[in-house]
Amino acid sequence: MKLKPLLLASLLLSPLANAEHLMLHNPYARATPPNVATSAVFVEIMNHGEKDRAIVSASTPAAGKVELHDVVHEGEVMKMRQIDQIKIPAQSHTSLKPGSLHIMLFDLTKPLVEGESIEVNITFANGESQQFEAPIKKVMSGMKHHH
Ligand SMILES: [Cu+2]
Repeated sequence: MKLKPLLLASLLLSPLANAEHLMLHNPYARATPPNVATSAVFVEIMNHGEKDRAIVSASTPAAGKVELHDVVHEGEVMKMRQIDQIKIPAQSHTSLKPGSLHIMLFDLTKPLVEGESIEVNITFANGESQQFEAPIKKVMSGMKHHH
């Protein structure tokens, strides 16, 4: 095993440096029409660390229930399904985006209005958590929401 400068730096600075290996880019939440109580949060996560990471849960004050979802194709139909974790491999990135991985929000406390934002907290398999603000944006619905 080669000792890379990055790894040495992380050993010296740990554990505080661990969280900084994950960078969140372009988070946003899907704006909802009135009477729709579900939405989704999308974000791109870059893992600059040497270890694989995984999101195991998420929460937000804006929703009563939050699940991690993927989208699978069953014939012509795209269906969402709950998954246990969203992996972010070491030295790689994972994109949560419409029609793919997303953080699913159920039982919204109020409609998500474009221009506002919500606080989202994600927890990783190693017990760390990270909070971020997701601006609410209108997102073209590329799929039907089947549950
Ligand atoms: Cu979903």
